[in-house]
Amino acid sequence: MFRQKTQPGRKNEPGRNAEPAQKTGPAPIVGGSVGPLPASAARVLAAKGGKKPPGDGQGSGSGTAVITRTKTQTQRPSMYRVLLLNDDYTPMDFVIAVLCTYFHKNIDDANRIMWQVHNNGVGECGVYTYEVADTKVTQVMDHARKHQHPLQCVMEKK
Ligand code: TYC
Repeated sequence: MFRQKTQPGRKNEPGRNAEPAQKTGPAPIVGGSVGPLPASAARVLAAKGGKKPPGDGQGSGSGTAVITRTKTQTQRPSMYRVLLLNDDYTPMDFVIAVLCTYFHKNIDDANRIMWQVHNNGVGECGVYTYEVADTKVTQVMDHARKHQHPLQCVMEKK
């Protein structure tokens, strides 16, 4: 079910840490499965194989070096549909203009989406990350209110 905004603000916004964009952390190098060693690691290993005495500042002095490499994994953000809801009063031309202005639709697509909403009660304007979707909902609702139309715009997690 979609979420309808009752007030301006970001009450239900997931926190920035709720959906991290990246997960990082040291990953031990095992069997070279994550690619060739960086030059810096190769130098450490070369130094360990040489005649340097323990306690030279590179390692524990046990003759064994542990090399870690940071593996970065990107995570896709959650996506949100922005929807328009039908009503009996908002002029069709106004809805088409909203679709062109805020959702960058061409006239044909804007027309198609407007009729979709008119006939089925709801239609999708676009799919965006949380903050972009939230901004568009606010912009459309402010614009409709300013022109005293009851047009409703909501967002729904995909
Ligand atoms: N049903 C409206 C009318 O007949 C047109 C309309 C379309 C209104 C889409 C809202 O989201 C909407 N004037």
